[in-house]
Amino acid sequence: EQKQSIISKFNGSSPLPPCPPTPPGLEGPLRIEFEWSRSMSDVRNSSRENLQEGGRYKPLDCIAQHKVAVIIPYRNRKDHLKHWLYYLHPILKRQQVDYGVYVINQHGEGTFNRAKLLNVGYVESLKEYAYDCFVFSDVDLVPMDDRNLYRCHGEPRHMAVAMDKFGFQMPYKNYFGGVVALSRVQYMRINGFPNNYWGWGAEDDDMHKRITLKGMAVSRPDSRLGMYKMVRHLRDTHNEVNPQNPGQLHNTAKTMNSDGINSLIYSLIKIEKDELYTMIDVDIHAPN
Ligand code: UDH
Repeated sequence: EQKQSIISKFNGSSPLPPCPPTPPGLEGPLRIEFEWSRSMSDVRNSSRENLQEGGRYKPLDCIAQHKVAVIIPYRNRKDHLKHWLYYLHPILKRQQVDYGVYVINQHGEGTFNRAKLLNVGYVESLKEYAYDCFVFSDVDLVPMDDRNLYRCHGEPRHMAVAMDKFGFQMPYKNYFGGVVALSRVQYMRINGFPNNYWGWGAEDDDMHKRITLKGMAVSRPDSRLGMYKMVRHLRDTHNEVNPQNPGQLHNTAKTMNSDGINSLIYSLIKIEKDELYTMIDVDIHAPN
């Protein structure tokens, strides 16, 4: 801030004020259509304004109060990423966040591991910038209301509370899937996410258990603000339901202090700076 005011004095302009708690330019309910004819160049044209390389943005007329890394677990979902970028960049700009978009690509054909990719995103985004908040979002989920703010709260936040595919309701009471936001402090308190949930299922329930085991509660928007539209798709290959996963939930209390961000091992393959996102290609040492 001091630096900012020195720069401003130098320029002869007044320093930027902090952004207001409620962003002034929000639209409320949004019309979301996953047009099949939308091309990546349409998306670039409509989204690149004021972005810095790697999908980074800062509000132009105020100092953002939230430094947010948006982290997306990813493999082979180009079409979904296109729709996500098309809708989310304008929304995040309206929400006046200082943000970066990190797409964490699981290298190779091994069994998918969503939670481990999210841990990689946490570590790699922090190497670039002092983010204080992390929004972990599936690539196929777009919010239907921009008042659902992509920022952190006093408690870990579950954001995707009303998805179209679940009839705009929570599928079960303690659901913590789809899109969640944790501050750096909240994330470190739970030792990040588990690394040992390979294939589909239960890693989100493990995250929820970690939070409650550490005495935190989950905060949520109401079901109108928390509406999400999912891009319809078939089940992916190499991410089959893993019947072993739910059983691991009995051990979360015992394993969470030794399995998480403090035990994360991976090999970085490549970092690609697109104008709309930073793609982190990573080998997470999948079992097959
Ligand atoms: N993901 C990928 N690639 C994959 C698998 C998963 O990018 O091959 C990412 C992606 O961000 C996805 C998230 O991980 O949104 C979660 O994947 P998921 O398969 O657990 O969840 P999703 O909601 O699908 O995408 C649920 C199964 C859909 C079956 C539909 C049958 N009608």
